[in-house]
Amino acid sequence: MSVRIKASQRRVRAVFQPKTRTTPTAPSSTSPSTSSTPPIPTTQEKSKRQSSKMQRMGRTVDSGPVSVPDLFCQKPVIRDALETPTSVTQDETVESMVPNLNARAPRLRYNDLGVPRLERQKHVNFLQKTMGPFPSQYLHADASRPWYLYWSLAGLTMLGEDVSSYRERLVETARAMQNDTGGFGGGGKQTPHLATTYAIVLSLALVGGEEAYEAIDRRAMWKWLCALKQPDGGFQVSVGGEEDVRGAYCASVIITLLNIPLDLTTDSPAWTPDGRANLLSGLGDYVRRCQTYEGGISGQPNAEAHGAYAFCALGCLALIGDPREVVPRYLDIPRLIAWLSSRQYAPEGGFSGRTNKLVDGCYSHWVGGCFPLIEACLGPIDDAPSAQPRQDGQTATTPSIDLPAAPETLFSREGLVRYILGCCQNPEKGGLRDKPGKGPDPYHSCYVLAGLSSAQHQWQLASRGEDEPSAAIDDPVWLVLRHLDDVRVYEQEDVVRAIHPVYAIPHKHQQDMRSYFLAKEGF
Ligand code: FPP
Ligand code: K
Ligand code: ZN
Repeated sequence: MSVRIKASQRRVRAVFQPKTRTTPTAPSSTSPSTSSTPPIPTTQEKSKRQSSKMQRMGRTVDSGPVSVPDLFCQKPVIRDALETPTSVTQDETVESMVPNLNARAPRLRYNDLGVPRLERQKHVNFLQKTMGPFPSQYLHADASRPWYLYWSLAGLTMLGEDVSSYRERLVETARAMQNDTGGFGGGGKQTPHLATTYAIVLSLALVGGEEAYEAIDRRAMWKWLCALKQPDGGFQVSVGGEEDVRGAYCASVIITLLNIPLDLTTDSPAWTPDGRANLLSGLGDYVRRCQTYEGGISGQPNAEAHGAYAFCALGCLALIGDPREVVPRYLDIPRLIAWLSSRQYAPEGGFSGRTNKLVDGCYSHWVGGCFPLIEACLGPIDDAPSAQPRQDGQTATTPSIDLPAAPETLFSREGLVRYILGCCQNPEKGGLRDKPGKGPDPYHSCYVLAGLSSAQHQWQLASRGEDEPSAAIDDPVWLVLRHLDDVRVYEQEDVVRAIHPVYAIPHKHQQDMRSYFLAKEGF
């Protein structure tokens, strides 16, 4: 594995040099940024400053009409001549998005670079409603109630809301979902599952506080995880259920957040008489077997690569040791990057989940969220000056540490931001969505916002100081850096909170829960 991003390579790669088209006027323009924090120029300031640079890049910027680079609003120039049902659907999808990408969608408030504003308050209103009772047509989703809680709480948190007021209700709900033999099910008396347990544990971390943490029966959780651990290294998602890379990721998150002991119970399917196997044994090799001939990751060995599983694989590996060593040890990174990069389409700017499929807002996280992880793994391995991780989880207005140069980025942040803000916002009732024409829902709201956070920030890894608490796994610290991109197309007020690239919740919430359990003796 020899891919390394050179810190000096800061130029945007000239993959495609578009002509610029100037659209008539935007439906409405933005008000200038009111931010008093100087480091981040507003779009207007930036557009003036960058106009000559952008002209060199094939983009013209003028203060009047909105200009969107052809790359992000015109059908691709190079096309496969073979027409198939897939190519027809793809063309129709792009066609339906053109007004949104080209600053012509009604009811969105576009800035001068043809990017809509984040309708923050509308999304907050939408997600607050989804924390209330659901109408009867949601009955089929009963077993996913923990997921709905996590999506709404995480979405609200990324939008800047304090969700600690939900603590009491959440604790009561979570207690009813917990099983005596460990783990959380979708509801009372439902079989515990790693996915619903993951969602509840993260929700409890989001509302925070001792009462929330103490709602978890960690001893039962440990025994249940031992029952799910398989001799080949992976995890079943429920006792006797399927084994897949979701299980590997969810288990790693639960083990590290709750500081679960790694020892196996003697009745675990993975227990060995020499007593050497533990909860993490063989996990990296299990993930390795999920990388496919395409370079992407499948749910189980020998299946089709899908973006959701790429995130799970990277997330799992990033938690079982220092990601800078573990990720390249188990995955072919150049081939994975090639596959992930192929998921980002133009002109849409968003990501698809798999080969020959359509872009969808949720892959802004499942695929988009892989890039910060890989970028951090490929960043300078020698530690940055001893720096404190940001504690507040708020979006940084200044970088936590002053790096000589940010590593070059591996995806088009501008494209992703254009897709998210232009195509994924429901402009009427709020909430975020798969694509124009689809309704908003908590799942897409959460993962579209997580993707926006990935596009707006950059992370770097630094080793833990001697005196910093560390668990059985010697993990490094994730530092949030403000990404000072060459092409900034959104305003300061459109920035969402930084999240931890693996746990997908703000650093502070993850750190508080982890420190609480690290400080505990025994269960
Ligand atoms: C295909 O759906 C989707 C999958 C094969 C995997 C979906 C899994 C997740 C989104 C999350 C898993 C992660 C955890 C942590 C539980 P599709 O055929 O409807 O969509 P597509 O056409 O975009 O592939
Ligand atoms: K989909
Ligand atoms: Zn989706």
